[in-house]
Amino acid sequence: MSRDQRVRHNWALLFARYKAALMQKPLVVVFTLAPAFLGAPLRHYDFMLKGLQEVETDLRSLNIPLLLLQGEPTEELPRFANARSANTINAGAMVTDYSPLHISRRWKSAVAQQLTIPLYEVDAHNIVPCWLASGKLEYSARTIRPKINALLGNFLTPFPALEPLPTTPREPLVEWESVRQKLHADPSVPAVDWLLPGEKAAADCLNSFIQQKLSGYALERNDPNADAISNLSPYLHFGHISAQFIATKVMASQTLEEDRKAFLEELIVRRELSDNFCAYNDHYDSYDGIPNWAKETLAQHNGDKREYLYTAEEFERSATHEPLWNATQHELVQSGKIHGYMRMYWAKKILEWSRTPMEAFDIAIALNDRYALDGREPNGYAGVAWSIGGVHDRPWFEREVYGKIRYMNANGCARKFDVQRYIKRWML
Ligand code: FAD
Ligand code: FO1
Repeated sequence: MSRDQRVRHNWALLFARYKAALMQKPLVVVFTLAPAFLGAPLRHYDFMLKGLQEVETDLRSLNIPLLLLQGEPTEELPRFANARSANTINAGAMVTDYSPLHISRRWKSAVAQQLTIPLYEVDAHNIVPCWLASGKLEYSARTIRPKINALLGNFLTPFPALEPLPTTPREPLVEWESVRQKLHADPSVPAVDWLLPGEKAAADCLNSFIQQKLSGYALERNDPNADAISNLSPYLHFGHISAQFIATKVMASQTLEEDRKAFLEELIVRRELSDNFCAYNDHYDSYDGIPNWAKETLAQHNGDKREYLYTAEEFERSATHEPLWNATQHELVQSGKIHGYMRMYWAKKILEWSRTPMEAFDIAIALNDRYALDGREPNGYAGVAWSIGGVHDRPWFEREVYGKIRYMNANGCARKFDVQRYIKRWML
């Protein structure tokens, strides 16, 4: 268990249970706590560990133990699996969930090479498995949408129940307090208090979104003052909720077609497009990964005079001349999330006010991964690449600094929503 940290609606866990029954072997769920995960600070580990504690309780009620290994997964997992097959129970197979990120791919290939048993990878995150939706890098939502829609029906199937194991496990419960003691996650990015972690909180968040916010989503989702978005992204990032489960609940809701469609376009097409971007573009988290037309146009304007210039540290401290941008950075630092519309504006201004587009790209990724609870996520890498490098977008009319990259500014925001109200809310 790595990306999809949940018991319900988890195809990787369901497949592992099925294999255990087939091979008449017991089943254990293993999570390996890596010493540092892309620099994630306390905010993320707090959310994740509380979610894992709930996973342990829910699994235990099915007689399935959760084991927490600590250290490098590439060492701990093979040692665990091979030891099991050496003396006590012969481990028959290992099943893992899917992530297109470098770190996950590196872990998996290193583990697979050291195992003496088969390793199965199940995409429990996407509705249409990433490698089935498309076998290549897709150009935009327009090109992947028909491929996903053609297969969606095959995968929007009901989830079978997760059968309990017959005997109570011997494995002890995880010593969560000592895990927390040993963890040295950077406390300067504190836990958030407005969003409770875990499967139950995620399900409550979905229910209240469907009941109170889904209708009107199409119109209000770009208004950061409207509180119209689901706030499901941290739960989706840590896998506390299944996108397939969300999709089926939204499809079954008595809401206007246009609202359901608008939401499902984001949840299914845009989100799976991001996994596609990371799966088939090795440079997904760097400036090198943007398309040639964008590199050319940005290079042509690299010498343009920047009216304002800020360092990474000034951006991080919301120390720019623009109150609206500073408020957006405050929202990120304080809440661990930026409203979807403001996220585009936030990244595009980093492009406009950085020395070079390459520096802007790295600053946006670094700030997003450090503060965003839903960060270190394909959606984030694709989101930054879209904003700064035109990925999944097209050329627009040319202008200073941006070249043909789509432009956004505070006036554009003011035409869409009450900017002063947003600034007041976040410039605490
Ligand atoms: P809702 O509007 O309720 O959407 C529901 C779900 O649909 C989201 O949870 C997400 O899974 C998916 N979704 C919505 N918009 C997008 C999108 N543009 N691309 C892909 N999937 C989408 N999303 C992250 O999950 N993590 C990130 O780190 C992240 N960084 C971003 C950085 C930039 C610069 C940009 C432009 C976008 C980024 N996004 C990121 C995408 C999007 O902004 C968020 O997914 C969305 O705002 C999450 O909030 P929500 O769940 O309340 O959104
Ligand atoms: N996955 C793990 O298997 N082990 C970890 O220690 C771990 C830490 C972690 C910290 C922050 C964070 O945002 C994610 C973390 N992940 C960890 C899981 C992660 O969600 C996914 O495996 C990747 O992000 C792939 O999408």
